[in-house]
Amino acid sequence: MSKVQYQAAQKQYAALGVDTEKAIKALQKISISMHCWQGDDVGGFENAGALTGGIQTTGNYPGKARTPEELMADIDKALSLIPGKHRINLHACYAIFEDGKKVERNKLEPKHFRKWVEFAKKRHLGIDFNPTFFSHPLADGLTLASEDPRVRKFWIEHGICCLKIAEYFGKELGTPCALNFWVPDGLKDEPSDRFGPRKRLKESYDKIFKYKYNKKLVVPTIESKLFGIGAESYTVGSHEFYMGYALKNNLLCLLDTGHFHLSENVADKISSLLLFSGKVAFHVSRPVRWDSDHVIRFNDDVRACAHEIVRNGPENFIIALDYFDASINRIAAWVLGMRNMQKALLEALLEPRETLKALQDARQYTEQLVLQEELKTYPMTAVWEEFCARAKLPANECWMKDVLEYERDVLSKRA
Ligand code: RNT
Ligand code: ZN
Repeated sequence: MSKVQYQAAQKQYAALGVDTEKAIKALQKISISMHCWQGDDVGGFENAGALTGGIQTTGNYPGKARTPEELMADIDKALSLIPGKHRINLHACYAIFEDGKKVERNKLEPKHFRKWVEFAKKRHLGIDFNPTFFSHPLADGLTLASEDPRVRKFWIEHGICCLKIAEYFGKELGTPCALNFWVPDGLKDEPSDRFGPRKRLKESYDKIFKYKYNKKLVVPTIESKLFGIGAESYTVGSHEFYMGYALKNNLLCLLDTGHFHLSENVADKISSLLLFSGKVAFHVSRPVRWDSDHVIRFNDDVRACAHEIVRNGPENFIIALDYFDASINRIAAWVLGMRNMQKALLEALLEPRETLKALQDARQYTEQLVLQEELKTYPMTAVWEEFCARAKLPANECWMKDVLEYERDVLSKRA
């Protein structure tokens, strides 16, 4: 494709009142938080053993990162193929113990993330963060909602450590750190007491957020879920739990697109939440039959969310990705998902929003339907190509050549 095709597309969109230059500039400004855990199947650096918490990676594609150096190199490779400036999303279990002395999760300190800060500073990246309430001997089904006060105490302390580490990231990098809380707490079979664990979860969070974190540096978000493996019947932190907690305590809800019934429309939830809390956070994921965490595709679900994000002002959203496919090249998984999210946002940015809204309000539903459908085959690819060209990157599958070279030269050498 060429400049000529971009100019033709520009004209076609202009006829609808859409400015492609504005769309490109707007897309350049949207940062997506790329999750480090796709690089090593949610392993982390504690050598803790199995992944727990009712989540699972499947597959054993060769070449996963085994050390901080390898993970950082892989992140670099991925980011080099993604247009735009983004952020990285870390988990507490990715702490780096530089002196070799491992500390417990309730004793983690900013210094254990010094290397990540150094990494991010050099590349002008922001860092987002997550406490890790799984893959740990004290995370046996229940953490913050545990009936055992010692277990709760341990995880409350972990939560507070993470608020402090998030403050450190925000301060060092000059951009607020989104700190997302997700706990796996749930039960395999029908509970006799649904209220008790939820009350304990609430009280535990109250204790964590009693720590007066700097609101300019940290933006806490709380993530709900429907079920997990081994916790099929009851999840303590349900959507209602977190929606209630967030609204009452001035926190942000995080919607993981894999954490709802498969027939629910997650995009539809956004506008309601926005009305009452101003901002919404996302874990964009792809549930296939269950919360499978497949790499996101450019599909209707992702496109619908992107449309809502753009219609309501991208600055009102925290967009992070959350998936972990161990059956394919992990660098490609990152690049593809990030680029798919960007494509979905671009498509939304090219929507003649005011025209469509006016048609809805005038009840011209036929015209609205026709325009919505015709728009789907407008030449968005020419605009995407231009966006990528300005970032000096290929707009098509050519980037995979680079990934395969890296696989041959680097990944395949990892035993
Ligand atoms: C699990 C949640 C959670 C995790 C990450 C690793 O179902 O989606 O966000 O995927 O924190
Ligand atoms: Zn998630």
